[in-house]
Amino acid sequence: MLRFLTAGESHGQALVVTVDGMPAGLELDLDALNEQLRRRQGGYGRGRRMAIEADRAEILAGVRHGRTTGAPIALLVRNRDWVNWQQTMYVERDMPDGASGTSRADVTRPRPGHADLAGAIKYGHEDIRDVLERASARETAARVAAGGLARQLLARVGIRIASHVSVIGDVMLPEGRVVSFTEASAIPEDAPLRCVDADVQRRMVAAIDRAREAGDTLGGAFEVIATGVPPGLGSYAQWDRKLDGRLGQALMCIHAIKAVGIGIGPEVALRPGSRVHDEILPPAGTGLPVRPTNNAGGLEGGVTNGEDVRVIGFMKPISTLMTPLRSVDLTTMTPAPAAVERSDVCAVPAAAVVGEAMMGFVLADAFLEKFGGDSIDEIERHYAVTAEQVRRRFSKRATPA
Ligand code: EPS
Repeated sequence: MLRFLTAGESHGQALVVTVDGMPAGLELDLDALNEQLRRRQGGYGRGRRMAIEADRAEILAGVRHGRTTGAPIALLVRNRDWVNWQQTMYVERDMPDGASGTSRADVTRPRPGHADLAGAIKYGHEDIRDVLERASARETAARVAAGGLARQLLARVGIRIASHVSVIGDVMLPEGRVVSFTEASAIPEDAPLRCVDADVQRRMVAAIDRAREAGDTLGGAFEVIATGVPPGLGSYAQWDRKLDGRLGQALMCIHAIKAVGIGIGPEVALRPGSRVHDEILPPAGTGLPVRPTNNAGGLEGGVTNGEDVRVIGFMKPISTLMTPLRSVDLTTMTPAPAAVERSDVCAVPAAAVVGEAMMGFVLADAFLEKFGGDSIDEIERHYAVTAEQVRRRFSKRATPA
């Protein structure tokens, strides 16, 4: 079982993540992992914080001479902004001598949509900072570090992941536009919003500008696509083994995600069966049957079917508004505008990169479940044997009469 746990506050010293269950013998490319962290920081609409941070992971445990040992892997991502927050975020009972930054007033006016109010009620906090520091999407840097490890495992067995942004506010790709894995993976890293259509992207940028001017924020949608995924990951046999359910949770638990779709997602409710289900055709040569469409997003019965796995995440607008919504000051219980913290106007492209990481983690877990072993060599052997068995089984039947 592959799992991770994170810790860390947005303006604390660092984020940490422990990844447990990685096999031994996997050669790690730290630069490639840091490239994922860099990608998460990008995107038009982010706030000033991203100019301060330059996220890099440091490996503290579980790797020796560039290879995983099979032990838990500990990673650390420092918060450069910490120097500006020491007087507000110190760990000790009393402020340590020489603490830098400024001492900020308590946050007492919860932002609608944020964890502020629910968190303050649940944990009994008077200063909402104790809620928002951990509820912050800054935590997703640790997830991308964990997902970066998972995708290096997946790359060894030929599975690759890409994403693209399909919706920002009311600007979206034309209806029915299917974006291939090749297209999504060819999006230039300096594309402002990771959208495959230059004209739509221009309109998305303009929509973000308008929202910023109005002191407002925008959400949107992104799609994550995995290619090279073998059939048979996940299971229909038990609810918690269904891979669509596991992917749903993995994306739904990303900050601000309010809905997740598999394949064409909510569209399935509107179309007749004849326009939803992907027909099954004989192979052109040898191999598995082929599918002319992939509305199912590579998942049938909670099991991968060999097609690209496609998952859509729907993100609500960021809940910190510069023109604040109505709220209540919890110290007096009187009406007051919601607290305003420095924040982003739109973070959908960042969420797409987090979506890649989360999908990578779940696919790596499902892959290990089916082809598992303690070392990468053992896993590759198991995978090769099964792939050969499947190939032989179907190639025999494809022989023309
Ligand atoms: C966030 C608020 C902003 C974002 C932050 C998430 O931070 P700050 O208040 O420091 O400007 O930039 O995201 C990140 C720091 C990040 O690394 O993604 C929030 O309230 O969730």
